Amino acid sequence: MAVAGGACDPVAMTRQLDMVIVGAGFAGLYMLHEARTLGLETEVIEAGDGVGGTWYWNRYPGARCDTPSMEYSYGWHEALQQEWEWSEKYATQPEILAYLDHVADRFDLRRDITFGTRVEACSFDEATERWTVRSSNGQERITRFVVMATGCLSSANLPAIPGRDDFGGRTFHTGRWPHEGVDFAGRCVAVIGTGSSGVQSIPLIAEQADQVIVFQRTPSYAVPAHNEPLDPEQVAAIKADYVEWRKTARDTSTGFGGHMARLDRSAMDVSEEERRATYDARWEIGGLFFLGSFNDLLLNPESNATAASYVRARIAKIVDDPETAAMLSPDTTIGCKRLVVDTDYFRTFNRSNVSLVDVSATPVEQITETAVVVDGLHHHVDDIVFATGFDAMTGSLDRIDITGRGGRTLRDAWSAGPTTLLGLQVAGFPNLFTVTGPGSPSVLTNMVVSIEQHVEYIRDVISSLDAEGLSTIEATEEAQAEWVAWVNAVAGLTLFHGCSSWYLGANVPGKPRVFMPLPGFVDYKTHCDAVAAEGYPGFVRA
Ligand code: N01
Repeated sequence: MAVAGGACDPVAMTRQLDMVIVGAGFAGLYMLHEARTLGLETEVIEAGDGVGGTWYWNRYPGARCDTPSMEYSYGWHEALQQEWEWSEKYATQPEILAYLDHVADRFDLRRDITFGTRVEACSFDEATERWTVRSSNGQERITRFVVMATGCLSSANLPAIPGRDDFGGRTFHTGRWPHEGVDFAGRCVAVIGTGSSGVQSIPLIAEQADQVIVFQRTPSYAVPAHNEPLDPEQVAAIKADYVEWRKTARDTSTGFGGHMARLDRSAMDVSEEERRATYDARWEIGGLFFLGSFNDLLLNPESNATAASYVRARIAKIVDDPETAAMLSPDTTIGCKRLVVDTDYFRTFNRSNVSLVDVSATPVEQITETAVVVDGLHHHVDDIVFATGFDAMTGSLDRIDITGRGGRTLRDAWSAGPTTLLGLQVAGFPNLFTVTGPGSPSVLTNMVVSIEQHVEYIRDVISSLDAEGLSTIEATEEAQAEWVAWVNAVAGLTLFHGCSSWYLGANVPGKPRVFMPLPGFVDYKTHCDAVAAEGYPGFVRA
């Protein structure tokens, strides 16, 4: 049921479309590709001046993916996955961006993408069953479907520290890094935040800058990446079997297939020596697979404590000064905040030009024209790097005025926390889809795998509507309430609730504390497949 021509209405200059996709990252690009296979007249609207989404914006020193590059790439096109050559085990931001640029060119996607334009409002007209999408360039589109491919970690979180705007030096947020790069030579740099972005950037900033002062509110568990150039023989072996490899990924709880699987036994079922040997082996391999050392590290506090104390012991060995090592050692549940994958992070604190300020008990109280102030002490700096993360999963949607049935806004519908059915649709917002939305596995998985599953699901939903001559699909309130309860129940079985993480919205003042992602990719995917096979129970199709 494609709209003829995607034409502009000559009077109102309103473009008529079948689908508007918001965002041109991994999700938006694939969605556009699949929309074309359905013959849908589609426009992608992207705030950046290029494709890439999170990989367009996060250009800070050391930005790199923590998912192995052979897995963090599209699996939906055999020739693409055969022809693309990753150079390292973990790809850098520029290499991932080059990959997405290649994808955009290879499939001629740019002709349907409007860059440098932000979607400001989407509202649903119940009479016409169409969405009106308004963007920052003043244009309006009327469309049947809206796909929010806005990313889970794209809305920068800049803490409202008093005096922040009075600072006279340069300030940067890791998620909005200047494209021309930043020269820190001869500068004294404050870095606020020690999550993945801080941990990745601090070692490289320290190599350049005169002095680095790290302001740490919560220490991070980090395991080494052991990044290295990819072995051509290993790559050839993977490529020879890439289709199977990708299939395996979709049959796991995290969407990681080809690399190390989770060992299927409890940390408590082995001797201390065996446990240590297992952690040693995983530590030497490096990466997120450390949390797969045993099958219950995120379920059993006792098991978790063994992994946590193992990492603390490693930190104590790496960091020369015992007081600094103690400050860098988390005492929380390992993995309940996203585990960080590092290169030389802890070692960086052995450098004479790096110091650590603990702001857990006494927060950064003020920023003056020249200093970051903690506990009355003025730390004079030239630059401030905010590695303070994102308003995750809901932030980018919250910034758009989205109005559904009865004039109800999404902000209002989500005022007590996000509610969705399958993480894909919200009751009262027909034909609007959220790729890797809250209530789906998303950030607990290899993101590309979750994105592909959602895009293919949305494609198939639309295809089935058209095949049956239907025009809309929408979640019911009852099914949505059941789904939200289910997500909470599943998350409640895990240890994810044990700390103030962005998974819970705890990093943004005033944000409702709701565990947003759903643990367990394969079970989720199986459920989605069953929903489709059964004719979409829980959704109203009309
Ligand atoms: O953000 P974060 P991020 N005063 O929210 C601190 C993905 N990612 O950009 O923990 C002082 O994790 C805050 O402290 P606390 C990955 O999924 C992936 O680093 O809230 N400190 C925390 O230390 C990751 O999890 C990759 O107490 C303040 C830090 O800022 C997610 O993105 C690379 C503060 C924010 O850490 C987010 O990572 C980068 C304040 N007022 C990101 N406010 C890879 O693939 C906040 N903080 C490797």
